[in-house]
Amino acid sequence: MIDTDLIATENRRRAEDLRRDYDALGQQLDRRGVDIEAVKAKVAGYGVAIPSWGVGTGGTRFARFPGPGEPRDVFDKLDDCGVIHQLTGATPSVSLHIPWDKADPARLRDKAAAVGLRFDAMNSNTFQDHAGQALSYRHGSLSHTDAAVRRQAVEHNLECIEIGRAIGSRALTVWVGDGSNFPGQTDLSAQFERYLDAMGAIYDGLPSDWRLFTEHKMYEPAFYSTVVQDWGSNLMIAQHLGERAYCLVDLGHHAPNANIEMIVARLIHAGKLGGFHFNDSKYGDDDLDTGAIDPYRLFLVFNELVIAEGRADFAPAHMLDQSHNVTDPIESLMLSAIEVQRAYAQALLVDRQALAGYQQDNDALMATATLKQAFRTDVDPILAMARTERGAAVDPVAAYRASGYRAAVAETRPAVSGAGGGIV
Ligand code: LRH
Ligand code: MN
Ligand code: MN
Repeated sequence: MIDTDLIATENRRRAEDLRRDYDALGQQLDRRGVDIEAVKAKVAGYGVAIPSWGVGTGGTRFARFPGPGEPRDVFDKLDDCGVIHQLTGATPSVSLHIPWDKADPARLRDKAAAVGLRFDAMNSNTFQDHAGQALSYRHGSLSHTDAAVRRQAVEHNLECIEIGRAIGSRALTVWVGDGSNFPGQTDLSAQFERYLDAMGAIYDGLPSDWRLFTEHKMYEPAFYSTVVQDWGSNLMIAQHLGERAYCLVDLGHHAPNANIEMIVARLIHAGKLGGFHFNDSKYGDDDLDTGAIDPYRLFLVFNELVIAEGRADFAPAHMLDQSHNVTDPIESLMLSAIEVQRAYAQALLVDRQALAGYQQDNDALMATATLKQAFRTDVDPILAMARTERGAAVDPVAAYRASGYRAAVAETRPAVSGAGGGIV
C-alpha cells in the first residue's frame, strides 16, 4: 500500500488551492440553487468496481507489451486494486474473473480484507479453453450443439457461484462469445434456445440473494452472428429467466453510433438494468479508459441513472471493464474511476425543474442547454474534496508517482508474459 504520510504530505501541498476552488464552486452552485455539500456527500458514497483483469497490461490479438511489475496472480492484483482504492476512495470492490483468478477462497477473503476491498460480481469464462478442461469451446459454450459441452459450461458457471458465495459476492456476470462466423453456420433460433435452456440451469443454481447479469456484445469473437448480440436479445433473456436476471451494459459493446443512454432508459423502464461495464470506445470494443473519447455520452448515461435514482429496487452494479496497453493500468483505472464519479456529479447538477419545464414547453434549445450547463461545470473540486476528506489523494496520479509503487513492486514481481486476460 501507499505510505499514508506521503498522501498527507501531497495533500497538504494542495490543500489551500483546493479550498479556494471548492469555495468558489460552492458559491457558483449556490446561485444555481445547488448545495455543494449534498453533491459531495453523494459523490463520496459512490463507488465503482475494478475488473481484476484490468490491472495487468491487456494486449491485443497482435501483441502484448507487459510493463514492469505486472501482477503475477490474483493476490498481486488485489494489492494493485487496494492502491487504486486507497488513492481514489472510489473503488471499494473488485470483480473477479474465473478461472483467471481462481484461488483458495479463504485466502482471497483475507487478502481483500487486508487491502480494504470487497468482491463485486463474479465473471465466468467459457470463451476460452482452460487447462484440464475436457471439452473445447471452439464452437461455442452455453449454446453449443453438443449437450455435453453445454453442461460443462453450466457447471463452470455454478462453480463461479460457489466461489463467489465463499468470498461474499452477490452476483454472477455471464458473457459468452458464442455465435457464428458464416451465414448458414448455425440455426439462429435453435442456438438461442439452447442458450436459454443452459442459462436456465444456471439461474436455477443462483442463491436467492444473488442477481444474474447477462452481458450483450454486438460481435467478436463471432463475426457474423452473436447469440447475445444486443440489448433486445439481452432483455428477452432476462425476462425469460426470471426476476433475479438482469441486463449488463458494457458501453463498448454497441455499434459506434448507438444511443446507449436510450438503451439504459429502456432497460430501466423494464426494471432490468443490472449494471455496467464502463469504458470508452471509438470503433468497437476498444476497452479504452472511461471518458477518454466521449465524456458527454458518459454524462448522458448518468443523467438517466440520476433520473431513476430512488426508484424501488433500482441498484445497478457499476464496474469498469478496460484494457490498458500503453499506460500504467493503475493510473488508467484511477483516472477512469474519477471520470465515472465526475459524470455522476455533473448529472446531479442538472436543474431538473427547469429541464422538465423546457421539455413540457417543447423548448428544445433551452432543454439541451440545461444539460450542457451541468456537463460544462468543472466538478473537480468536489471530487478532490471528497477524496481528501476520506484520506485519499487530492491528485491520485501525482501521489502514486511520488510513491514509487510501480518500481517497488517490479523488484518483487519478476517479469511475466501472461498476467491477466484482457484481450477481449
Ligand atoms: C467481453 C468482455 C466481458 C468479459 C471481459 C473480459 O468483451 O467485455 O465483460 O468478461 O470482456
Ligand atoms: Mn465487459
Ligand atoms: Mn468487452
